[in-house]
Amino acid sequence: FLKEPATVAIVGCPFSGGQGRAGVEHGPNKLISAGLVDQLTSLGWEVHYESQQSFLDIPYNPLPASSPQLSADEHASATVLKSSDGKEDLVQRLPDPDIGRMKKPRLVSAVNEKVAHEVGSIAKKGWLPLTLGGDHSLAMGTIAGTKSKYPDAVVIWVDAHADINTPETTDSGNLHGCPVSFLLGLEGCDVEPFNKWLSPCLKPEEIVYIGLRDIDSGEKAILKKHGIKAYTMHHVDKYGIGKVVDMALEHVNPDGTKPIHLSFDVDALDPTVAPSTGTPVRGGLSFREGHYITEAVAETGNLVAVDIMEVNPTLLDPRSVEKTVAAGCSLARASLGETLL
Ligand code: B3U
Ligand code: MN
Ligand code: MN
Repeated sequence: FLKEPATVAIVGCPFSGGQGRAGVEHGPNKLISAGLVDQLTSLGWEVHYESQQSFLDIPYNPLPASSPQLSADEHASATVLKSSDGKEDLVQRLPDPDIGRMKKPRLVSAVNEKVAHEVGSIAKKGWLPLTLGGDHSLAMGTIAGTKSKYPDAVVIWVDAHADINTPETTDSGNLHGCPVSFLLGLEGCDVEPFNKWLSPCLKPEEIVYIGLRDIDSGEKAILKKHGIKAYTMHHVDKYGIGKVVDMALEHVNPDGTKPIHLSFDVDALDPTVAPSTGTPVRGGLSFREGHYITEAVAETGNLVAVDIMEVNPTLLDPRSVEKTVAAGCSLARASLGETLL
């Protein structure tokens, strides 16, 4: 499915606006500093990576924490418009007050619109976009981008959480808990500013979950109502990861022909394996179970896009950070075929 030599383009998304804990915006640079580019090159991939992340430079990055002119409240709800020459003194602030329950809706929407365009244009070159988060709200953009090139693509969503709240069901207001419902176009998602660029592009039968163990009651109702297949940790215990992945692939891709987008939230892994993430939940996937998923997806030969999300290298101690970053790099390598013979 990929040209020889296969090419991967790494999309670093230093973004934390979809949730409340600072630090996840440092995920991409940490994964890169750990040597990811060379690691993927050693696997035989041609690797493209723009360290400047210029596609996110234009507007909408949170203000520096030390920004003196703003009160804490203003800071929390502000977005930045940089001038075209990027000068700090020409920074212009745009307010981003809540819309209904949604926090930072304009920021999250604008960033994801950029991400969708970036991922889409990489996919259209026949390359594989590997997006490094950043928080999981970014999957709105990555999956919309994948779908722009591959309308029949299916999604394997590996996570402790279902991320399928709507602007009406979300308790937290954090948009990293909502990307799937926007992609599906569920009730309550046809709202500004998202509906200016994002139209429903995913069907309920085109996504399958693995690893869930922290699902809000509103999300349970949504999963049921739309018949969305989810393999929770209970199913991993009951059937083993091998059978779960077989069933998951059979569900979204019964004849094995569809392109696959893998969206991997590192909090799917047990916190002993990937502790430095914003919303850890105990009882998660082991190191091997997580890797097995990526290997089995790689083995299909149908993988067209990968997200590695929610690595927050500012949480906990250096050893925890190192573990989490190493796991993120290792999942990326396994997705790109490291362990295939
Ligand atoms: N379902 C909750 C919690 C959550 C979702 N995703 C993460 N946490 N990482 C929410 O906020 O929507
Ligand atoms: Mn997630
Ligand atoms: Mn999660």
